[in-house]
Amino acid sequence: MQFIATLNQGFGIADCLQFENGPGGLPVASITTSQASAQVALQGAHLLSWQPAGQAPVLWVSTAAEFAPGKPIRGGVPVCWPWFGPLADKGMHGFARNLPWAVRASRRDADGQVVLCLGLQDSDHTRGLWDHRFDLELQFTIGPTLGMALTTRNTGSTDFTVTQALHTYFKVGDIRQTCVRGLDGCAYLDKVQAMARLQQAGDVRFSGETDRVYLDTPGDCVVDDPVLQREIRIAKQGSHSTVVWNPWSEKVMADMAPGEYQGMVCVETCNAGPDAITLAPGQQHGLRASISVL
Ligand code: TA6
Repeated sequence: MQFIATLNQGFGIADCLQFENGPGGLPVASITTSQASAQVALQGAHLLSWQPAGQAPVLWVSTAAEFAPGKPIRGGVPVCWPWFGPLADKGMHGFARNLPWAVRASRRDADGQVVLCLGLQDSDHTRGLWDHRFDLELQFTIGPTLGMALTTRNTGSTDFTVTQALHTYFKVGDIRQTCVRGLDGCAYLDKVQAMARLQQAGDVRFSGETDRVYLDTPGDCVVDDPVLQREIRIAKQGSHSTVVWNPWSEKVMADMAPGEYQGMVCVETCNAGPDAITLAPGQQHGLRASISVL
């Protein structure tokens, strides 16, 4: 684990990027510029907040979220890797979101955006869970838009297959008045109906627990929020599956307060289900999302 003072000495940027102890004492990178503010927990390279200038916060985090070493955080952008969903008795959504990532680089780009790069490599611990050698890198670009680029490299001597997601939680005014556009006509696997394969008709609207893996979806999605009077566009590369999730009131979770479901929706940039990625030794894959508020 890198210490705060060392991090600031090596990667801090005067007046816009500093490292500090965040919620629960977890080390975070706090970014503030005239364009936007953001906070990234080093545990899981977990983006906790992003707020472009003049906009309400774009990401949602539960008021009951747990901030503790090794515990997943309810909200922001969890990194689900090297598996999406359950895997035997190894827990949901892989191990990357529960481990400390190293800061690898930071800079201000020519447009004044802050670029922060975090990395994770295999260890005895990870190989005990998933016996492969890898290098995982997440680059954030923080400005009027949010850029996230998750690069998986196979540094071992055998092929491996991953499923993954940038599991983004968006803040909305009222889920009942919110819709997600861009998935009309797409096939999806409905986790609420025993993974039945169905087809989306029109915009995705919400009136109960919604948990769907949309297939063959390389295009943009838009979260249309009439209450906050904004549209959030999610553009992506390297992903052909999209998950839309709202737990509604049915799914009770210790780290989500009652009723909070009304103010959030997940639109997740994935390689999930049949959209798995297999890499030979030396190969790499990039999963990218670019989020903008219109
Ligand atoms: O992305 C939707 C989903 O797979 C849901 O089924 C639910 O499990 C959600 O992820 C949250 O998972 P987590 O392990 O973070 O509680």
